[in-house]
Order: sequence, then structure tokens, then C-alpha cells
Amino acid sequence: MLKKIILCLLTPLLMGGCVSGKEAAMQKIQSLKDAYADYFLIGNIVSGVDMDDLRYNILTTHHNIATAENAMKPQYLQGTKGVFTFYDADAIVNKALSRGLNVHGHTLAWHQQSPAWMNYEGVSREEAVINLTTHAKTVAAHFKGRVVSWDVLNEAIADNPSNTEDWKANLRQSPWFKAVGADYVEIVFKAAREADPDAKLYYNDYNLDNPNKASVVYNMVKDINERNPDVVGRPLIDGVGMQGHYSSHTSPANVENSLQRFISLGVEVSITELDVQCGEEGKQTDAQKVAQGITYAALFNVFKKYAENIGRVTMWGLDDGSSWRRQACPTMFNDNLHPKPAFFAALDPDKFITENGASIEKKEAKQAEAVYGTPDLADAAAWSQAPAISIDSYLMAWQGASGTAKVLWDESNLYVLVNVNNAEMNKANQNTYEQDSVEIFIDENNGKTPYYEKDDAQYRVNFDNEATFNPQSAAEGFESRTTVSGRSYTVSLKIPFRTIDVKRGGIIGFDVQINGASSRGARQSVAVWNDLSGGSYQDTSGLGILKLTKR
Ligand code: 9MR
Repeated sequence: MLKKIILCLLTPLLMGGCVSGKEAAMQKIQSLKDAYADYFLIGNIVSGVDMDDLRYNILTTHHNIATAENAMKPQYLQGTKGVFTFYDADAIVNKALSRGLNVHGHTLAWHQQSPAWMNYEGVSREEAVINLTTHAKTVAAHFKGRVVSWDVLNEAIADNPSNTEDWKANLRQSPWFKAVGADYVEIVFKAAREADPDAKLYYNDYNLDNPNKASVVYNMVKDINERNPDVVGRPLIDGVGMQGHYSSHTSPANVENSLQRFISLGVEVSITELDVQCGEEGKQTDAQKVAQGITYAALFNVFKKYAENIGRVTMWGLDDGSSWRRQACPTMFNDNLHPKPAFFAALDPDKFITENGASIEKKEAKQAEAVYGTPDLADAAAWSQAPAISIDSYLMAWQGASGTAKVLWDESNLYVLVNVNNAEMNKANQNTYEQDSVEIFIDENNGKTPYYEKDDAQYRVNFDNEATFNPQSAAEGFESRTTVSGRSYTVSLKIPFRTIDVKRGGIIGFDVQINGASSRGARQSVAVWNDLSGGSYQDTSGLGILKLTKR
């Protein structure tokens, strides 16, 4: 007991409360920022809650740059037109500086967390430009000399871009875009450069491991910098921020490909909001902790490889308990502020992979059969010869709607019949994937690529027979029907083959997903056949295998 009390007293404050001898020994840990001193800055976020000493000590022990999680967003700095409220943000920034941290500014323009007056529906272009530039210039000037860099513009590109060559066509339909047009991007960067020419100016976005979205950002930065090569002595956009809200299923190869592309533009790249989801309901199994560690390790190995062009790697959350995704335990420290395996993985990736890599088992893809035949979509009996596939592996904790699928094929199309049970029949959510709906994923060449190629597509049909496609061009020749009975519904789909010749049958990558909505219109369950990654909408490597046979 005495020993434990002494240990408690000796355990440095930063370790978070009274711990056992074993834990205390384990916690005499190396500093992450020191381990990466020769590579890049290590960052984390600060919010009001981080201002207490214990958390702040962890922040300064392991990091050398801070981002305000919310305090520097437009809503908090200019909630009322013309009234700038810098008090909280100044307190955060000044404390960070006084404790030897650098500060990164987040964010001058965003479609979220911005006050309604700034870019309301129907605002004139002239007024919107004034609002945008006044905010950007005033805020950048206020923090001049205190921040090293800014996320000038956050999340301006739409999800699932189609024609990636035309970046303007892929801009999010945000209030700024609607009021000003595509040139709002340049306008806000120019305002920031004018107000603080020393700060590095970043474009920041999520899902940039998705090659299609990365291509759009690549084309945007390339175009803007080619047209603005010398704005106060250098190209207008200094850097691309890859947010890095990942999961243990994220492909490090995708992250690396995007990093390479951005670096080839001659800009700096930073990982700006890194977290790795791997857990449910705020809990992680031991296997999940290791799997999460493996992903952190693989990612940090990629970052080390490109360190020359990486400014910083910033984590989005000091600990699971305060993370915006606390249910999925995505950070390196647990709720008690103790380092998790993920921390040690980031600290020494190779060691972690050597010690733990073998324990990650590779799952074999499930296989199923599609029977030759051309059905009438209205006649479910037409699928009676095809074996049923169970769509009942859940991605979320809630075990909601599930079902079975049967597949037929002919020379032109795949025909899928999905029977869903236990559904709420809710389509209130504007996100179509949060409605009661089924999704079919097709990888015609079974290439199992960590991104979508030309032969890959996703088809979603809700219980009310409203269909959405990714890419949109997959809609051509597609047909579907639905019938509803109580809490069950049936979807039959005709999906044309787009890139392959299947005269003699063959093998394709295939999966089915059933999205279960709650009665309040939010996604509450996801059941799949094979791919448990949750990433089949952009990565075909986890799909099951469908054999097109003639009996
Ligand atoms: O972590 C932030 C959370 O506290 C806010 O409620 C949320 C509001 O949208 O924003 C979170 O931070 C986001 C960041 O500013 C931009 N990229 C996505 C982050 C997570 O949502």
C-alpha cells in the first residue's frame, strides 16, 4: 500500500491520476514530439477543456503545435456582424505560445460553424465578398505573428466527385459558392495573404485519401497556383491539409498516393486532424487496440517517408473521452489519459508492427453464386433458383434491419433481389445512406483496389424506390422496383455491366449493404454481406466475390 502511495506521489502529474506500479513503469514514456523532432511538428487540438494543468502537460510533453478545436471558427469570432470576439481564442493562443507551442489557425472560411448573417440565402455577391474578405482579413491580421499557418478554406470540395478534371464543377454547393461563385476560393486566399503574408496558407479537407477527391483538390491547387504564382512573393496556396479522419480500415497506400500527388505540386502537406476509429460505444477490445495501433504505425511510417515535405502531423483529440468521435475511441490516449497501444505505435512504428503485425489476421472474402437467367423485376419468384446470401454482419452496435439477397445474371445485366426485414421505413434524413435503403457494390474486374476504378460502382435504393449512384454515370440503364409490407421491403435491381464481357460467366467483386434508419430518421444500423470496413463506397478491397455461373 505504502509503495502504491509513494508511486502515486512520484508519478508525474501528466500521467493522469494514481496508477499501479506496472502502469507507472510503462508510462515513463518518450515524448512523441521528441521522437519526431527531425521529421515534422506534432500537433493536437486545444479547447476550453484543455486548459487545466494535467491535460496541458500532456499537450506540451508530446506536441509542439496546437490548433484550436473550435474557438477560431467564424461563428465564435464574429457571431454578430462587425463585432469581433477574440477573448477566448486569444486566451487559447496566448497560453499555447507562453508554453512554447506553435499555433495553427483553423479556419477562416467554412460552410459550417459560420454565423447565418455571413452568407445567408439570397445575399448579393457584392455583400458576400465583403463579408468573406472582411472576416478573413480582420482575423488573419489579429493573429498575425502568433500563428504559423492558417486553414484558409475548409472542406470546399463535394463528396464523391465525378469529373475530377473540372474542379469548379466539384465545389460544394455551400453558401459561399452560391453567393460568390467559384472564385471565392481565390478571393479568400488573397485576403489572408494580404493580411498576414508570413503565415502559410492551407486548403484543408477530409477524405483526401480518396483518389477522386484528391484529384479535384490537386487540380484546384494546381490551377490557382499557376494563375497566381507570385502573391507577395510566392504562389497563393502554400499547403494542402489532409485532415485524416481515418479508421483501422483506411488504406495507408491511398494516403501515400495522395501525399505524393500533393507534394508533386510543390506545396507543403500536413496531416491536420488525425484520428483512427476502431471501437464502439466508447469501448475497444484488445484486438481493436492492436488493429488501431497497426494503422497508426503504418500511417506514421508513410509520414516519415515524406517528412521532407510534411509540415506537421496534428491529432484531432488528446484522448478518447474528449474526442468528437469518442464512441469509436480514435485517439492515442484513453479516458484516463493513459497512452494506448496507438501511442506506442506512433512512437516507434516498426517496432510496433514487428511485435504485433502477425496478430492481425487477413479475412478471406466470402463467395457466392449468381445463376444465369433474365427475370422480370416485378416477379420475385424468378430468383427462386439462385442461392440466398445473408446480409447480416453488422458494422454498428445496433442490430437493426437485415435480410437476404439473390443474384441472377445474363450477358447484359446483373439482377439483384434483396429482401429486408425489421426496417422502420424511414427516409427522413437528407443523407440518403441514413434512410432505410439497400446498397449494391460492384467491382467488375474484381481488382480489389483501395479506391474506385472505372469498373467500380455503388447503387443505393431506398424502400420507396428512390435511387442514388456513385458515380452518377452508373445510373445509365439501371432499373429498380420496391414493394413494402409491414416492416419488410423488397428491392429488385437491374444493374447493367459497364466494362466487362460476361458471355462465359466469370468472377466479380460484389457486396450488399442494408442501411437501417431509426424512427427519428438517423442511421442506426448497417448490415453487410462481406465488407466490414464501412468503406465499400470508396474502396473495393473488402468486397465479397460473386461467381457468375451457368448451371
Ligand atoms: O471537433 C469539432 C467539434 O467539436 C465540433 O462540434 C464540430 C462542428 O462541426 O467540428 C469539429 O471539428 C471539425 C473540424 O473543425 C473540421 N473537420 C472536421 C472536424 C470534425 O468534425
